[in-house]
Amino acid sequence: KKPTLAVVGATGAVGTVMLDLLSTREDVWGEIRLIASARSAGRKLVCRGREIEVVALSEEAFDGVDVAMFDVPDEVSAQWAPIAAAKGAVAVDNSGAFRMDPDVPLVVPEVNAAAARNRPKGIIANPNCTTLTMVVVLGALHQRYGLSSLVASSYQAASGAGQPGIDTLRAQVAKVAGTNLGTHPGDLRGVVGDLGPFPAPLALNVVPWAGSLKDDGWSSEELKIRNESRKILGLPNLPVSATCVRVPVVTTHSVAVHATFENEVTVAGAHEILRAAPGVVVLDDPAAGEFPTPADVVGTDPTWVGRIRRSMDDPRSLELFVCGDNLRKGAALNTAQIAEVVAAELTGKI
Ligand code: 2RA
Repeated sequence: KKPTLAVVGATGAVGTVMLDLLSTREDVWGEIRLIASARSAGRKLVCRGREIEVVALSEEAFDGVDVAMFDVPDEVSAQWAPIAAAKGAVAVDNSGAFRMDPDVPLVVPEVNAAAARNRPKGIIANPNCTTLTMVVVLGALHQRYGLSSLVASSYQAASGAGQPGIDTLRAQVAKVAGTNLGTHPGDLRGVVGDLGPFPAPLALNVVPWAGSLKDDGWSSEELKIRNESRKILGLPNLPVSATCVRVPVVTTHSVAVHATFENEVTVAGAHEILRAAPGVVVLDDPAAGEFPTPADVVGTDPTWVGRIRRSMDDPRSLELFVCGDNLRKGAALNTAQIAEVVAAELTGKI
């Protein structure tokens, strides 16, 4: 019998992409149950060509569920993922609630699929979208060259801050289009209106901030890159420095990566490794103007990588530019892939 899947948070930004993915990926699921807050209960959404009525989040909603995906805020996952697990479901959680819990595996199927089997709490965590933008590429390079340190600078899209992020960027862009703004200090402030979830105007600007303030001036987003990369790659002492920046892009995060390895690297070797890596597309021909950009990558599944160079000052270091759709591989797709790994396990296929 095909396993029963619950999608918790089916009406949110990531949930919407999830229903689209479930309609187009191999159909490994029996019943698909859509769960959301009481406010959204009764709404009908289309998945796999059929209308499904959304049910309210409750203990009973998990009756008979084999795998429950959570695309909800941290506090909702913190409360409900253990309830789903106690009712016998494997919870695949896309919030930050469990990512660094030592009893919860943090899984990227292309890098550490086997970790999904060891889940003492019945919960598997999905990484943050910025980590996911680069970690498939890093995992492949690490296997061959041995990663020894990492410097990452992100260029994060507005949709990382959810629907309010998208709405704020669109409203601001409408206000600045066709003006002379952006030519004097501070002239955008006051004109763009509501800053929404961002601490400064995002239209015609870049904002060196994502997430919340942590110790010593680091942002939560920067700490996630460090802690999650270490856990996924199994390198608990990996030196990692990150700077996270929000850019006026609707969807698709980019990261400029400076990665240092134990062994000498070559550009040809990196190309060969990354061309063979599942889930990665190499687009790296600057002479032809070919490199990944968010505008070309949005809506696609792979991690795209280009601008691959060997550091001029260190034969063990590579510079790369990666782009990935933060709502697909960065969220819904990786969650779906983890759930499919569990489905294969539950049906004895792996
Ligand atoms: C962001 N990574 O882009 C966050 C969302 N989880 O804001």
